[in-house]
Amino acid sequence: MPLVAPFRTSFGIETARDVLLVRAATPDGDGWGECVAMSEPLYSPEYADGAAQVIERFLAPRLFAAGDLGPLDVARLLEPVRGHRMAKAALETAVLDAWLRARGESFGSYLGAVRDRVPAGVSVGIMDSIPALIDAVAGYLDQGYLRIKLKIEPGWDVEPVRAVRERFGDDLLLQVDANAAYTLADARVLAALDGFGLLLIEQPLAEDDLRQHAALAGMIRTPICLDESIESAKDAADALLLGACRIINVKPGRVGGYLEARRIHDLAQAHGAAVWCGGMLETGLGRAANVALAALPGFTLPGDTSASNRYFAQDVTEPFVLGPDGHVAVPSGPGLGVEPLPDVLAALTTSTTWLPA
Ligand code: OSB
Ligand code: MG
Repeated sequence: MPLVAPFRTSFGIETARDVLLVRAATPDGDGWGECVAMSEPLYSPEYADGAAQVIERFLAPRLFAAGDLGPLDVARLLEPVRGHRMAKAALETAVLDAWLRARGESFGSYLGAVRDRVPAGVSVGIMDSIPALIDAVAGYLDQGYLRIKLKIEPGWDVEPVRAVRERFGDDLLLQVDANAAYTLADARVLAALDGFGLLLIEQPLAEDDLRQHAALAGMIRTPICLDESIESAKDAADALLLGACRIINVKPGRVGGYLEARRIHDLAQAHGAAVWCGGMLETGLGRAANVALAALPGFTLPGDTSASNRYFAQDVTEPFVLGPDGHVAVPSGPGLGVEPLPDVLAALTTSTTWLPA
């Protein structure tokens, strides 16, 4: 799916989203799960073609071998396979969606949503110049986005943050995301961001370094939020206990599914830490479930739950739209509450594999 504009991060430039969808065909109806793995293993070790292969060879056969199963069985049945959380999440989501549709219950209701709409933030890529960045941010603020996240990397950090803060004022909810582009040797640059009143700095250091994040937390005032480092509720507990972060970006795909994501929410709430719902440039299918999760009570910061048109000219579902109040509505229909539009799905599909083959 072509993106409406290139999206540049410290790990690469995306111009299109290669999407792997899982459809669970059950006697009671279908369910859908979107795998968030990207086309290349730059954000995480998983990638879309690899996820398709691990599903086909190792994960789906374990589910078929189990016979009758429900959504609560999926993670346990797949647990012997190491890693591959994004692939596992797509399977669990498809099973959960089918099961909820058959029961007539929505994702939001099942997960424990307490709101019918969620505040929307937007993640703004690295640009070629500061004027181009200011124009992009101005455009998103005109549309109503309530919070701006700037992607940063060494050489694109203090100056773009200063420019956005000066242009749009102190009331703008502003945060940054480094996607692991810095080391502790950059602590002085990261401390220079302290003067700009940021809500948080997301994943400044490497994903496997909780201890260095804890050390950095003692050197800067901006709260640290972790994304790539948190692959499970256990990781979240470790990070919070170590003081590696005060805030967690919850991405269900990264942690193996919506049930594990809810555990992280519950754990963070018990710990008094904030969580917010991240994004992986999802289509309307993944977005529907993310927006439902973001409606849980502990999701106290706006998420990367932007409207469909921030990403795609044509979404796979009816588009998610930004309300005049800068919120996105939580679907209320059974399961995800949205379906793929058959013609759009057919036109975008490059290959289909039925399992068991
Ligand atoms: O680090 O949060 C991230 C997109 C792809 C991979 C990683 C990240 C992102 C984003 C965009 O920041 C979030 C979105 O709007 O979906
Ligand atoms: Mg991130």
